[in-house]
Amino acid sequence: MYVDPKVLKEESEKRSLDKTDQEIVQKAMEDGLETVWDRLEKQQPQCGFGQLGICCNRCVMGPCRIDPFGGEPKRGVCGATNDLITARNVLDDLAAGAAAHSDHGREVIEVLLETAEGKSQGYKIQDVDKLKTVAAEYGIETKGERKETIAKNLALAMLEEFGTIKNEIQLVKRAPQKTQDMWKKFGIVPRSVDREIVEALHRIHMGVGADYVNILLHALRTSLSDGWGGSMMATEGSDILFGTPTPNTALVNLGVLKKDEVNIVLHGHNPILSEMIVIAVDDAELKKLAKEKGAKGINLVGMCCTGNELLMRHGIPIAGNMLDQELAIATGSVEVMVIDYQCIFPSITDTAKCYHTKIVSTSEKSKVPGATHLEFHPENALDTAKEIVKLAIENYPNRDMNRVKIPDKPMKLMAGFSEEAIRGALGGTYKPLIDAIVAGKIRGAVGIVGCNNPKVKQDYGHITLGKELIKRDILVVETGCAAIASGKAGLLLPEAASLAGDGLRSVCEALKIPPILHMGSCVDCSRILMLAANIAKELNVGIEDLPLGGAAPEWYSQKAISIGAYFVASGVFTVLDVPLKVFGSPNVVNLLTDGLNGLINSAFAIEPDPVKAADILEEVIEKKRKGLGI
Ligand code: SF4
Ligand code: MSK
Repeated sequence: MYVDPKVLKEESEKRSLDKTDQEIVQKAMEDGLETVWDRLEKQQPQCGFGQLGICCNRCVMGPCRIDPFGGEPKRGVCGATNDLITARNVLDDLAAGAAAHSDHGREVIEVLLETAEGKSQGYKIQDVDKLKTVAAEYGIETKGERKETIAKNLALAMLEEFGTIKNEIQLVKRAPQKTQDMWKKFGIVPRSVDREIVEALHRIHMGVGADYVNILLHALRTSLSDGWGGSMMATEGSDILFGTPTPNTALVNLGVLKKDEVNIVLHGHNPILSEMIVIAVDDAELKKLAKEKGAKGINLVGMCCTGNELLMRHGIPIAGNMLDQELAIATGSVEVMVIDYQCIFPSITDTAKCYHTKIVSTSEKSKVPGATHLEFHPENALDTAKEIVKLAIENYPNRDMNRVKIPDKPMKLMAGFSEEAIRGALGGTYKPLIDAIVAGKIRGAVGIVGCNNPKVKQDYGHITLGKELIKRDILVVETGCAAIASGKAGLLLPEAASLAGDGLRSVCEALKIPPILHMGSCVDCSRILMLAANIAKELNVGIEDLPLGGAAPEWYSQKAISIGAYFVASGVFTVLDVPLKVFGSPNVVNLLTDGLNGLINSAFAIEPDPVKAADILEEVIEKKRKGLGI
């Protein structure tokens, strides 16, 4: 399809920051492919009531909406006010996000259990040290016991956490005592993972409480059950099964796809099947078959957080973040995109139809019309993985080489900075980092997390904020699509220290690390919590006392609301650049951005400009330094 080259250039530069992405945005436009940016345009103008959070579709007396200018209607049919409607909507979104993370965590632990019982295929317990450390936290005997026995007892203890009647999640005890005391004081200690989510759904039903403060406090408790519960179990379980990440180097951007190899893209979040695909592509028979079909080999690449999991542990190249899923297909070079769940566009099979790409869905809970469904089960996971790889190889001859365009410049990056790896690099203690913070070489640290959102130029928010912070001697740690954005921009390389202020640069140069550290996938925001908790414990303070901040510059997902909330509830001041849908209730806005300070010593800010967001974060960090007397 002919598109004016000027339009192509302008539009691609408007949509994405990265040159390789821009190249494929242009190809997609020339191919006449409908992408997320086109669909956003077709949705304009988006509903103002929805954006302000003052519409309610909770029951069939509605749907209702409130006049945002103080006129009529002031209440829904049931009598709900703007405050209540907005708060319930926030809790609803947050609970869905917490559920997504936690359900992912449960599946990992179920695989751990089946592996311990010898019922899974292809899995091994790889990090025995971590297995023993976590088991000891649960009071499980490890001395003289077989690793399978320990793993079975740990998996059962963790699965019990989802519905425990102990009234407290075990991993919450990893937080500094002062932070835990604060949670106790305000009644937000999570009692069990499932309970908080179920109770959230109960509380948003019509007629269950009308106090927006009470509803939002439960939102904090639900988020803590995710951060210190479901997500943390996902991280720990994955580390035990697949290994705790250590620093490695790899490649990123759409240029990791190969012209002459079978390309398989692994997209979604849960590593349990993709880890088996990593094993399957080494199968001699499959390699032979790939050659027979005319390919030079099999090229496995990641996408989004499944990609992050594989990158962190194996250095598997990563093709991009959330807004790259359609672009990867638009290169015309993808034989199979394997999807597990979360952040996968429901229209991905329509995108694939424009090329030869097959979408393979693998989760019973995440079926997509038009996809080939090869369901994952731990007991035959390796067989399923091989079947998927075979399907990709057999699809290689269907590739139309005339329609292939792959950017030729993959970017190098460094990843694998688990909390243990960071601590290890510092010599087993945070003292050197604390000394650098006390000396003012590093002013503090900020966790930049979250997604892409087509309302923001792809990667612009992450990159602008990241660069601003390191320039101000603020160390940045990242997860999710934010980390992939930094990778594409070359910020995850030790050389990027040249962009940092003098103090941070000298520390990075001494340790040979980048000024922005890739800590993993979305659920690995739990690693950021552990980093903060362990530093706070060394200093004998609460997390809320540390010069830390959080930010989600391009977030879109309900999971990001849960992450932001558990950062704030854990004492980490957090800036959201894309506004929460709360501006229809000044009371809710005030509580989230100010009132929480009086309760939990932390709050949200909403600031769309990433440079101004950096100003806000710097101010908070300097205030916390003052509080600590440094
Ligand atoms: Fe309307 Fe109340 Fe029903 Fe919501 S719960 S749709 S505000 S009547
Ligand atoms: S994949 S939740 S878009 S970070 Fe984790 Fe990226 Fe956000 Fe999904």
